[in-house]
Amino acid sequence: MLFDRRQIFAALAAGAAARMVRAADDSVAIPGKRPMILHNDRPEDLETPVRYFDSYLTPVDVFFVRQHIPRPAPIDPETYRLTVNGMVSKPLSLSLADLKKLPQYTVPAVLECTGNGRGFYSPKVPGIQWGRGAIGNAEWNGPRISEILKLAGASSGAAFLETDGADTGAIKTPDFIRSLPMAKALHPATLLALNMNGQPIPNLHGFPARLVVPGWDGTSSVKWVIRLSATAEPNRGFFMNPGYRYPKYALPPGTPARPAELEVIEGMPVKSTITAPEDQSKAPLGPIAIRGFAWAGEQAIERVDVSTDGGSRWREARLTGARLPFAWRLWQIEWQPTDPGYYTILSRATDSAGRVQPIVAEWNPSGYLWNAIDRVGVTVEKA
Ligand SMILES: Nc1nc2c(c(=O)[nH]1)N[C@H]1C(S)=C(S)[C@@H](COP(=O)(O)O)O[C@H]1N2
Ligand SMILES: [Mo]
Repeated sequence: MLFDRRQIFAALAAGAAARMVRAADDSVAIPGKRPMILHNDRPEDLETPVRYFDSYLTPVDVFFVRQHIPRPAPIDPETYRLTVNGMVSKPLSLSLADLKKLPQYTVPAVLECTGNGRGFYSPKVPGIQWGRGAIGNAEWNGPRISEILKLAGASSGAAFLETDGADTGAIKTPDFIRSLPMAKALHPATLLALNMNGQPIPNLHGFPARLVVPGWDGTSSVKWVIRLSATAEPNRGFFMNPGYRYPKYALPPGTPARPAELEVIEGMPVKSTITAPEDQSKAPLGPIAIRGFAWAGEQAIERVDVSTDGGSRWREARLTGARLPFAWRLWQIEWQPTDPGYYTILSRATDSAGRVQPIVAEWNPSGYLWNAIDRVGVTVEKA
């Protein structure tokens, strides 16, 4: 029997789809983590199942993991050195003990992958098909980047901070280097974090030191930092260009970007996520608590509205926690459905700059910055 090329491709695609389904179940144990949604195992790309998002701080053992290239060999805290160089008057080589001697600051902040929610885009775009869980909110603690740069005597002419992670890259994906405009690097909330939720940063998250750039995309928060350089020009490597760029002008869905019109992603949009009830779950007729979290990059969350009828009527949810930039706020609203049936629940956040979540997220070829109104379906059954 002869196969034509189309049949062979269809069979291969079906096989790939079957492997994807198996790989995306959430029963895979990675040391130090509870069962997570596994997108890749080498290097590890782990998504947090929504059921774990029930607290203000995301526990380290369920915090998502994103790595482009294999992790570096575990770094020995005794021999670790941070190089500070470039446009500085005193180049430095700092030990972990040196970094711990600097004043330590704590900043609660969301870390969100630029591709969080990519799996919701239609038409589909290549890349990890993240759902809601490429995000977490943690308390980061360590010295300020501004104080490290001051120690090194960074020149006021330096416009960028270049940061190198200890992962060195493979053939196709080169060394992980990012650069940050100096104004953001010098912001008092930008840290070289040594601790996450009160414990030393685990290896998967960048031990012993990672950049934390509150309110910006997760890619900016370089893990396993071994070098900080003050520079005049931004780095032009793979992870700055073409990686992590967004169209300056919105494109018709499904069309390619014009490389000259792609810009580096900086701040993050306003968003909310419904954590309960779970999507496509069942609930007995009776009072139901709808819960979730909302966040807005460098802005604070001002309000969250919830609809239980597909967006016809909205009610304001109750926010808890402080009205802060960078961190998320939890929200909740009680709901008493009168009839059994299938309900579409929506959540829509508004931030302190007046930004409101859109009904339709702006399609882009890399599937970044998904921020449409969140949506879950629940079947309410006669008790
Ligand atoms: N050195 C290094 N830092 C990195 C990355 C990486 O691959 N290597 N991935 C970045 C991306 S894309 C994201 S979203 C965050 C994820 O951080 P986490 O794994 O601690 O959740 O780390 C960023 N920092
Ligand atoms: Mo990311």
